Amino acid sequence: MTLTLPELPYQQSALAPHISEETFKFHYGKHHRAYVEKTNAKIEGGKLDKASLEDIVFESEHSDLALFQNAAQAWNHAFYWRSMKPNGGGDPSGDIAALIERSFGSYDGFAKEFSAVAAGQFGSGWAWLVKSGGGLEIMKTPNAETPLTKGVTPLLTIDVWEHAYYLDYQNERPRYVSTFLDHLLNWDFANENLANGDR
Ligand code: MN3
Repeated sequence: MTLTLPELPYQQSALAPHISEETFKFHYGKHHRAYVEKTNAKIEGGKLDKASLEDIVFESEHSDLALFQNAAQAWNHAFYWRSMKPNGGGDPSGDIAALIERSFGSYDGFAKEFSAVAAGQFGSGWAWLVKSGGGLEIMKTPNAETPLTKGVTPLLTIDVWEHAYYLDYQNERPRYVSTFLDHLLNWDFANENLANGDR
């Protein structure tokens, strides 16, 4: 029993021109695949051999840094692909719309804070929208760190490692983040995670 690279929820060309097929070929086809393969290599024959990816992330966090980094990156990337969709972005819809307004004042308040946090993660890492208690929060995590193990419910993420945007945006991370907000962000996925987190 090994972990598999999850299928993308759209074609590799579906987010172009915002994220090119070329970026997917490397980011999904090579980086994400490598995290899955390295996780498999590390769990083979051990006590986590048949564990779910989530369980591996939790179990390895404080005991096996190399396994944690690869497993968390495998989980974070699967979550990131689903955080985007063709023709996404813009104003929130569904149940999350009221929470965005309550927690950030307005969509613009959310977008401003999300952009600042995503731009402010020094070096490699991630920015997240999470549910914490009754409200929403934006947080950043360095390297492979994930909110999954931090007692909050992840709703959306953007990968701000350079490999996520360099082919399409070179060093312009803020332009990548604003494109994510305006054209890619998948509010349906956030609503799905919100509903699951409430169960
Ligand atoms: Mn990445």
